[in-house]
Amino acid sequence: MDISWYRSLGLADVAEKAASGERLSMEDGERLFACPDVTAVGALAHMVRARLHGDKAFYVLNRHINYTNICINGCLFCAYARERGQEGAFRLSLDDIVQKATEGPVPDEIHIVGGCHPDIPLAFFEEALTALKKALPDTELKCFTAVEIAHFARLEGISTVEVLTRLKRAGLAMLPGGGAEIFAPEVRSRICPKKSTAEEWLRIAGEAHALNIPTNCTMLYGHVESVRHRLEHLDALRRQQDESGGFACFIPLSFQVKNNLLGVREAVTGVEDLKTIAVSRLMLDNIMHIKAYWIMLGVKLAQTALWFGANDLDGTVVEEKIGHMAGADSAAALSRAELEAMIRGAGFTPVRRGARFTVKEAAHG
Ligand code: V47
Ligand code: SF4
Repeated sequence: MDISWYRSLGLADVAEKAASGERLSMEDGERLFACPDVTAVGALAHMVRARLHGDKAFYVLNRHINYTNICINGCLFCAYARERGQEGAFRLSLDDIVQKATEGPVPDEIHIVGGCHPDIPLAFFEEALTALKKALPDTELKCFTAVEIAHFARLEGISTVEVLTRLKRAGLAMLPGGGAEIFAPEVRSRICPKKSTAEEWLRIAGEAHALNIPTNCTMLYGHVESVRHRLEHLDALRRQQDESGGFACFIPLSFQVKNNLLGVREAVTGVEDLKTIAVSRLMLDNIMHIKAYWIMLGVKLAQTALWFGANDLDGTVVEEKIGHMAGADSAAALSRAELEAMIRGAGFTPVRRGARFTVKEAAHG
């Protein structure tokens, strides 16, 4: 590390903390965001990333399935959701779900999320997981955000712990990280006033961890939030992780700006994306993996992000609606060969992983 570079930027103390593994404060995070030289912030994040993962970059053979876009929450940033009966509204049957899951090569992970539908019973999801596990016994089922878990509990009149326990019994391996958005109440009330609160989201993550269900976590940035809100969000995740330890991966989600009711029309720059990823890597000293989600970033920026603190690209995906309905112009799917070439082309060694980041195939040169 070239400390004179950081001295010239007024960041020598932050750089030394990062080098020694000392926890960064929120003020450190603010100074990193304010640094005009994104490469300096990226180099610090890369140092931490290399310490944790060397030159490995992870990917997963997965398949996304959205079971419905009918949702009672009406988040103002969401281009995906519809009301029941509205044009474009859909809901998959159990057979549709199993058919989608089994139509291609056997995936290592199935990622299932949907809107908060007014009346799909929990028994439907238990049946779906049981059927998927029967059809694909070696595939890990990563399903339902904490927001959906809260919704199922409310519909059934049972606790969220009971919902998690029943779904785990049916085959659930892990929860995806969605629904976290930005935790600050003044932002939440503007962008998703009907959604679970931050406290509820974090509580459910902790409950899942206690039941030995790991979860991912996310942050939706680039809309009406400030840098301070992002840092408070990262700090809340870091504190939750100190307590319950089950976050496998953090995914910063760059806001795709088409078709939203927030009035946001301009996406953040690639530089801002890279800085957000780098600061996330530096702040989240207790979360092992940082994902550069190629669907939202595009392939080229996701490759670049591997040099700015990220160590995972997500996967084959196959079919994606949430980002694409909001204008994401990435492809809908990548093949295994494309993902591996993407990682090698960026200068890293590809590692195929499962949903819970167990290595499926060791890195080879
Ligand atoms: O919670 C919605 C976000 C999330 C937009 O855990 C948007 O491995 C950008 O969480 N622009 C769902 N983002 C997706 C998600 C996810 C995706 C991939 C992998 C994993 C994982 C989790 O998508 C929502 C919301 O934060 N979102 N609309 C948009 N216009
Ligand atoms: Fe519904 Fe999720 Fe869209 Fe919010 S982000 S409206 S909860 S589908």
